[in-house]
Amino acid sequence: MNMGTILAAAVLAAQAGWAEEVRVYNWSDYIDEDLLAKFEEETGYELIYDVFDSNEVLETKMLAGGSGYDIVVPTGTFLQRQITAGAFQPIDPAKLSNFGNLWDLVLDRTDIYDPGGLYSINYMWGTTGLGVNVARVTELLGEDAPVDSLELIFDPANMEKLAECGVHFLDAPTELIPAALQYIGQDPNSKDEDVIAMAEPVLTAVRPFVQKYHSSEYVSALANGDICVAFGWSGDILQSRDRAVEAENGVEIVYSAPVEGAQMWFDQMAIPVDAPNPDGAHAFLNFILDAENMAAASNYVYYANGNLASQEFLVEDVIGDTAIYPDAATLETLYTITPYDARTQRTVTRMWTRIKSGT
Ligand code: N2P
Repeated sequence: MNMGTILAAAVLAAQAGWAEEVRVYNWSDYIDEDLLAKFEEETGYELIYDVFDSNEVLETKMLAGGSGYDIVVPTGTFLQRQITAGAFQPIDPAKLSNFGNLWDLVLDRTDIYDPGGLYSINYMWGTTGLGVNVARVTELLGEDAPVDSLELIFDPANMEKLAECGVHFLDAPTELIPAALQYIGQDPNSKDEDVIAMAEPVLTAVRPFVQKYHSSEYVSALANGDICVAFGWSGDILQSRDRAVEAENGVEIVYSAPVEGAQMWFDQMAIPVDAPNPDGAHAFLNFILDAENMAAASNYVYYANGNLASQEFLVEDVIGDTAIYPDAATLETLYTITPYDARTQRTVTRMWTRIKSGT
């Protein structure tokens, strides 16, 4: 768009009484909603903010095109495949005065998904692990319950007992398959179909005891005491811990990255190639890149971010918690994964359908 077009659009919008829209598609439970209003006030854009809880759902929209979104937030592995498919447009750092706030440590780690960071900016990152209602679980499994081990959810003897108080698993094959492989001592990032196949019996053996495969309901279910264990995302489980504290319902939730090792993932903001409002997209990116805004978001959702300048504004509960900002020892136990090729992905998708349906 040249200046004339932008002005013409602005004049039309003003005459009609509408603000220009920016459409953002982000994960659920992933922002302090006060920031959404603040963005509108500061920029004059109208923000349409929709949420999802599945990379597969987002990927279907990205590969089909015409999503209508200006910003989307795929996880690194999925981003990489979507970049290859031509789903995104390059980000223009010249339009981002806050670009210098980015953290080189995170840039180094996301470089494998988006070499040179041409198409994406880290929003947040975290780990996948165990959300546990310790009182309920020790009641059923005893004081020695392996609350920080994958044994809790992959040993059928444990799961049979836990079925009584309720267990949710993420509905995400790229989370559960690597975890099952890690549990049996295989490479969680294996692309060898024979190795990947070894995850199926592990997951099928506990399938009868999984109340639900769902990637966002566990946040309230854990907090309410409706379930006692979730295999889910770090910050979501920490949010559920806080919701229980706020409700004063006596439920105490603890998050652990499994001692065997946890997956560490990076969620990346990107602009679809056919975004209706790329300037608005850059305005949103720059708003999030502001150190205080980014800190407000992390302080609210308990996820670490890729913004070094935000760290001085993080509360101790966030920057000081090694479940969120891992120390060197914890970091060593975390693994990352890379995408499956299209053929392996189809095999994995079929396998996941079989596991969930119990057939
Ligand atoms: C936010 C979950 C984001 C983690 N609720 C998935 N990468």
